[in-house]
Amino acid sequence: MILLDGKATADDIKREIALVVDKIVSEGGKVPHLAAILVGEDGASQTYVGHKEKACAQVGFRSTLLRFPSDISEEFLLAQIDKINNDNEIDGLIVQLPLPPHISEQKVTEAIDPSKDVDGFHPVNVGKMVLGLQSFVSATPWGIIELLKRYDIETSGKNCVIIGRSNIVGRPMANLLSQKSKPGDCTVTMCHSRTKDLREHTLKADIIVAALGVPGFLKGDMVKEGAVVIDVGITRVKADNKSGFRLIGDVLFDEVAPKCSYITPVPGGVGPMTIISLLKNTLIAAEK
Ligand code: L34
Repeated sequence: MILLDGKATADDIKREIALVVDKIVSEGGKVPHLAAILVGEDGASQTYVGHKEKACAQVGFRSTLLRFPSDISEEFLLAQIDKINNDNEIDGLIVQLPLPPHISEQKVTEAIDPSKDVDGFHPVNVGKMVLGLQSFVSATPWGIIELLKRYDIETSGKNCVIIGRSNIVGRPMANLLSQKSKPGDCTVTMCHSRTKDLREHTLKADIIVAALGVPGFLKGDMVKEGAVVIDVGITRVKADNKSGFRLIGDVLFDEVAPKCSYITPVPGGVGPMTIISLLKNTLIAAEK
């Protein structure tokens, strides 16, 4: 069993991006600039956005964090997005999800200028991605593709089961892995909460992407010998330690790992790759 080390891979890619930034600076170019909007006080969101800010600093990007209380109006938030859309100093913009229930995530997503949508959530970018055209690809699926690529994992002709059909992970992941590309060329099955006999599907899978957000969902008896398992889940579960919680993936690691050829850990797997994808997209946005 080989651990797919997202943290180490992300660090490699950070060094690559930092070299590109050095070159931009030495040629008198403009440093890529990411703006992030964080609404409310959700602990996990604060951590993730904090990691994004830190990663920007590590590669030499500029970043601006706009923090607002959870009771701001949708109108106010849309006005802030409009301002950033029109700010030539800023190359990329993300609005960290989830948003408070009174704000429409769809409206917010669609308000972001597609050319600054480094999350790749705007319908224009999603549409282009589905057609296999150049676009910003949403961060988690892109990060997983990059991880498969860097570990040289064969995907062509493989049976791939995706568990979860979210717009930001499951759906784009299914799409990318089924495309004529490398990594890609998989036979993809998308499973979800209404799937009958899920285990029948997962037992046939050469590659499983678990992205449903149910801690410890994928058990040892659901995975065939030699499978590649990617764990996207990252749930905070109460624990008796300093932080008061532990991070638990969607995969019951101790049972599943011994059967795998490759598996991602949680933390240190998909999470750091998500952050890197955002940096990569911001670099592309700045180069345009
Ligand atoms: N707009 N909202 C927008 N864009 C995104 O790309 C996200 N996502 C998801 C939630 N909402 C979003 C993230 O940033 C999930 N996500 C994310 C980002 C980073 C990490 C996990 C999820 C991460 O850094 N994970 C670390 C551990 C983090 C911790 O200590 O809590 C890891 O090693 O997995």
